[in-house]
Amino acid sequence: MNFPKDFKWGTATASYQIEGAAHEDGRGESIWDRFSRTPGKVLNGHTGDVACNHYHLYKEDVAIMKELGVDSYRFSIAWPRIYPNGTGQINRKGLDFYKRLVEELLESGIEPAATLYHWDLPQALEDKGGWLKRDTARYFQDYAAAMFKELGDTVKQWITLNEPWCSAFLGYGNGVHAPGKSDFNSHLHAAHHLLLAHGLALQAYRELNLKSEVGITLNLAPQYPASDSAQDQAAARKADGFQNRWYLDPLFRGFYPQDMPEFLAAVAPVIQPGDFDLISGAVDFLGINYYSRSVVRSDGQGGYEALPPQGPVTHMGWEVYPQGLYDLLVRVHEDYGPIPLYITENGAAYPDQVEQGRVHDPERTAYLQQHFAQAAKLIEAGVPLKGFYVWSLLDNFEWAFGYERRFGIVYVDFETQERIIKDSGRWYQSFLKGLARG
Ligand code: IFM
Repeated sequence: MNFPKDFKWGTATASYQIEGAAHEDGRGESIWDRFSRTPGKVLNGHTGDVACNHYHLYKEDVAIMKELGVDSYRFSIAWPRIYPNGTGQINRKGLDFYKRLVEELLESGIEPAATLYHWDLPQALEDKGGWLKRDTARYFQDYAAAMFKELGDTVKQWITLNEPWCSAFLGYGNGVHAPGKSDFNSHLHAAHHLLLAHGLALQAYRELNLKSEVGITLNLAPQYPASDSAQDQAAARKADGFQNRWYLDPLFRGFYPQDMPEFLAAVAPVIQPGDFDLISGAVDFLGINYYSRSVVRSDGQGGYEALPPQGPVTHMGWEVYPQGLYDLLVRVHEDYGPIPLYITENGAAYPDQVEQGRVHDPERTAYLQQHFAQAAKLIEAGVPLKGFYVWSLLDNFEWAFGYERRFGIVYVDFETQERIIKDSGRWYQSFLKGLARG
């Protein structure tokens, strides 16, 4: 596999999934603290109270990354650590944690890549309506501007939002994620305010003339028609509109997809003049999280339904389909480029076991190997792919599945907090060692 010398290889995590220390140093409550305590919402009633205790063990975790040989670490900042109530005075102790983390990374020769919002909204803002309210986007701009000023160019890549589709649809559309609301139409209001929050943060970033890069991360999944029939093709186009184009179009074209009249009618009341100018402001890169694909067919009533997975699946039940990564990025490049692309997440959950101090996870290794090969193919085809972050560095709190799904290339014993580099992590390490690096 050939990769350019400056291609960035990394690992990724997110604050609520790994930090723990939920009640320390003035951190405020997040919607995930509240949601995970709501009976029946998270498997086994798990919470992120302790998680991987990364808040205290970050030096050990950075040392592991150094041992693996990664170039960059994508983490997220917990908004309620910085502003316990979402707005007001900065909580210096919370901010200091990220300053210490960034310093440790830089000293270890690892570039910090920070996501500002990976789903842990301060509960105080949710109490005022959360992402259903436009004000939340303004509060996000203030928080983002403060982080840009405080951490500035020490962070080499800034990502405004992680996967706004998940925040909007899973949080407000079907209620599977925090804050657990379920109303299809209003999830489109949440999506609009999230996109606006991104645009406002971008505006704040540009005013500071920073030298690092700024972008956004979307979870995109290619939608393949089950057959060549016109009905199935139309079904796939609809599914693509819902999952992909509803976010890509406003960001890169400055308007919502015009072939989705019900969605357009639902979102119309919250759109204000100038919103799309902000939302479509120029970004330095687009981050794409890719895990799997969907194959969809017409439901015979103008809608669509997804077929069961067509091949091997991970512990999440997601089909392993590396070719989808290639198809997706070629399509994004052709339809929305030219824009530098990063794979900001890719990885797989499997039910790992420790055997005599080792974790043998050949399926995860194969998954990574196959997706890296697609990345190499993309570069060969001229797609401007600039980096690849493996999800995840550590086993962690997998949202509604609690600790029951392990995505790490490093195993975490949640009782003792012992870390064990899995065979897949060792494979990644030797892969990185074998690259010709400049
Ligand atoms: O764990 C999540 C992450 O927080 C966002 N992207 C998908 C991952 C796996 O489900």
